[in-house]
Amino acid sequence: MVKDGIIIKIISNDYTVKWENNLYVCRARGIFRKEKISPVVGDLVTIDPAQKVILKIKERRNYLERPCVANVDIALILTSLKQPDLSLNLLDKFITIITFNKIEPVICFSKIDLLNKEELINFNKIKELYTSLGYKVFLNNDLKEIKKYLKNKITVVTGQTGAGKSTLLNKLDPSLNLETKEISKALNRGVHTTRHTELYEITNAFIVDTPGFSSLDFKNIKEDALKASFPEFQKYSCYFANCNHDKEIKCGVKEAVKKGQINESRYNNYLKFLGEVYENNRKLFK
Ligand SMILES: Nc1nc2c(ncn2[C@@H]2O[C@H](COP(=O)(O)OP(=O)(O)OP(=O)(O)O)[C@@H](O)[C@H]2O)c(=O)[nH]1
Ligand SMILES: [Mg+2]
Ligand SMILES: [Zn+2]
Repeated sequence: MVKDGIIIKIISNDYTVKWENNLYVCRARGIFRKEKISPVVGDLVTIDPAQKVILKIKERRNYLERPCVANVDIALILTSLKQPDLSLNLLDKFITIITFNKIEPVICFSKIDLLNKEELINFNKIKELYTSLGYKVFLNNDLKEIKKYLKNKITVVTGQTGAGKSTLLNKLDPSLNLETKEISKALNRGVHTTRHTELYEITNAFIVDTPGFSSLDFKNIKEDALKASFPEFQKYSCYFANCNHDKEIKCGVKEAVKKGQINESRYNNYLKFLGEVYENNRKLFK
């Protein structure tokens, strides 16, 4: 008899599939290799529990490449305020890429305890900014609220190495006992503490811990998708219908930045990303 389950862990060619409360370590059928699709964590699959083999992969709602996960509802962006230092550029980049992948970005700031008074005031403004843009914002000690928000969802935890992803998951469920590393040691080693992708079940939520990654690119993201990932641009209109809010004349977005209606740091990051999109387009046409 076949069963439908979800892949929660992959280590080399061993796929761990959860069905109700059972775990099966399965192999993938050779046909997947021929069709050039590999089962990934989060995939809903049909297995033959007797043969321990994955027979079929259900159509995916969405699919992230790095980390490699399917059917994701939420990406929790662990954003460290210090060690490593806060990078709003990286945060905005995560938001754009996650939005493009039809996943809800949720921001979770960590290491607020390392801020001095002045930095705290600045941080509160940043928190207000992202909340006002419509994003859900947590601190990594809002454990109850985070658990409630992630209930019955598949969540990917993402963010720079050392941001505190594994630490947060351990706090959400101490029995996980994930490896964490002091930032200085982690950076010296130059490798991530977390090395494989795994789906954990924490009070009715599936959460994926991933190796942190520090660089991301906009592969596949074009100008329109980039613009669409900045909600604050949407209510302004420009002279050119296809305005990229860059060097164009009579640009409503640029005027809003000048008037202080759109945050400058967000707009500057947008311009940097636009540059990267142009660069990728050029490479494609070569
Ligand atoms: N002061 C402070 N330290 C924290 C906080 N959250 C995490 N840390 C520390 O930051 C270091 C890195 O945390 P990890 O949980 O290993 O980071 P990670 O994001 O899982 O890193 P990778 O697995 O390498 O991607 C550890 O020493 C944690 O104890 C926090 O809120 N405050
Ligand atoms: Mg980790
Ligand atoms: Zn414009």
